[in-house]
Amino acid sequence: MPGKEKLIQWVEEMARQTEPKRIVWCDGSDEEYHQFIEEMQDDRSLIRLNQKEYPGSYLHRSHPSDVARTEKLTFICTTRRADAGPTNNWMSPKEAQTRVWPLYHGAMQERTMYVVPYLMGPPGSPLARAGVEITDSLYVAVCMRIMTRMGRIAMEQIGRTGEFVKALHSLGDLSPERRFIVHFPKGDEIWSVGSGYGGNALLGKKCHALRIASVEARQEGWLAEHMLILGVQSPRGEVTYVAAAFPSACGKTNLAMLMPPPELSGWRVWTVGDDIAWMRWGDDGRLYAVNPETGFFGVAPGTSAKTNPNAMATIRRNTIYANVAMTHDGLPWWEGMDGPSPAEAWDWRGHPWSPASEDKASHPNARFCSPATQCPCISSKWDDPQGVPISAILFGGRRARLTPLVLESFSWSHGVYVGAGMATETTAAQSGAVGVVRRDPMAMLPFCGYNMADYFAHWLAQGGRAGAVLPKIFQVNWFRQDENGKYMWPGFGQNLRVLQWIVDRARGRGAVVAPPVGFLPDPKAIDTTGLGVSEESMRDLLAIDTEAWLAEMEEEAAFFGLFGSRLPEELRREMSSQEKRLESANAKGGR
Ligand code: GTP
Ligand code: SPV
Ligand code: MN
Repeated sequence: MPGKEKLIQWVEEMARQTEPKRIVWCDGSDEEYHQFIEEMQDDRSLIRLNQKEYPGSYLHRSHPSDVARTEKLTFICTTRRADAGPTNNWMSPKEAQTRVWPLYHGAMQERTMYVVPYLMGPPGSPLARAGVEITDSLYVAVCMRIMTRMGRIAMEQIGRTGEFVKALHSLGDLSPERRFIVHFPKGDEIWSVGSGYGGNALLGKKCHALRIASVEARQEGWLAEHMLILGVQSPRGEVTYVAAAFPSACGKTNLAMLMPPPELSGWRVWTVGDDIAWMRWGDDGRLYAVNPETGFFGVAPGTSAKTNPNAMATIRRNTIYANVAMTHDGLPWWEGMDGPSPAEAWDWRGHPWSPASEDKASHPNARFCSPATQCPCISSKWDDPQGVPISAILFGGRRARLTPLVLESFSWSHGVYVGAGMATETTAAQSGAVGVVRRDPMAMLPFCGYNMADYFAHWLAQGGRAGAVLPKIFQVNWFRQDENGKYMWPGFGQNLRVLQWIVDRARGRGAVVAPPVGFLPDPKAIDTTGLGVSEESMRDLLAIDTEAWLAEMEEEAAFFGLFGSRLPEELRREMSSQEKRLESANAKGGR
């Protein structure tokens, strides 16, 4: 088996550098998982939660300096800097050798090296891709078991094809000073050292399924995106599949698991994926999406029976929590959970906490890690090797102002421009300031493994594919605020009302008006009965402030300017047409 030999050789080479005490090849079995869980309780890296209320569930507390993705320490390693582009941190392969490789030297001394073969995507899918993560963290190994198809099934594909992504992970000394997450798209290789946190350490997720896969997708003519996938079922039983890109902690898991409010009876939403979509063109010209993952690594704070009952049911068992608070009864707790806050608890660091404490009990980026199959609304097609046909693509972010509740692009290329021009307020999912507006094209700014100008060109090229049945592209914003800083739209389950209009449009129905920036729903096209949102608020939610929009376009232009002549001409054309439309509307006095 050439694949297996190549793998053994690589593992031996990594062992020579990291010097582990022993090497464990993971088979992904239940027995192995339970043994790892036992070992972690012994070394106190897992705390057993109340098994009556949360069977099979545990709490992991990470190092306080290691609770979110560290984008500043994340690099794309290519020979030419321009291939990484102006929005990525770049490192030359030579520098990686001198600056990062030595950090692995002896890093696993007195520790165990776990070899974790994994598959991203349903077995047998044209998009199933294998990887092997070497790690010295059992937390990483058990989360990989939940998030990926781990063990034998991956070994089988590696043996057959000889192809796999080589992902080397070590906790190192967990110091942010010696932390690096480095990607080599050319060699299909990832080096991560100094962090045990999700997106930095579960290398099948953002590192492989987005940064490495996006490069491969461009070469092979498909798309690897930071998107949820869902199916909306109408009372007539018609199911329409939608993919949506929102930046981190901007509502993907919540939308993917949407529970229809009682007044919209007969409607259902089915979850296919909550974070990553791999999409390829089918023989019928349609765009088919698969979820490469098998679990949800979701934000805990804010999750409740009111906001996301499907998530609450999903995370009630067999869940590995990270950095939530724990009550004295061993129950996980976080801000925004149902019911009163506990009178006493341990906070995410393990310190005593009470409602009088100044600090939050749970870290704002505390996460749950749960198997997808536990989701009550999991789609029957969630692991279909062919994927589901996508009719609409949504781009959205957190914007207190400017972008309306929903907008439909005029065309594919206008839609690509809308996605490329996205901006959002930063969240706790990445370290750094929270609430600062930054450009985040297609929610891929931290995840695109190559020059984003080429990424835009790749998206534009899809629009010109012969025979392609192009999904319609929309922009949404659940986060508009009034002058008192209150969200104007109730969000969560009520987002279905917006999805209804989107489904109508995707199926060639529904009424629109057309201001300069895209099609908007006719004021009566979104059903607001029983919603408690006034007609005036609804008007505000859909209002376009042409002057503010023109001002925003200056920032957008400055961002696009970073790419110089590499920016596709078609994007420039879309930008200047939009500007002209806005200027002429402005001259006529606003909308
Ligand atoms: P990542 O896992 O980081 O990629 O995040 P995500 O995009 O899956 O975001 P998630 O659904 O976990 O939501 C993040 C935060 O946004 C949570 O605190 C939610 O409660 C909040 N949120 C989600 N949807 C809505 C909404 O419709 N309205 C409002 N106001 N808040 C929302
Ligand atoms: C995100 O930050 O977008 C996440 C969590 O989905 S992480 O696994 O850290 O990437
Ligand atoms: Mn994400």
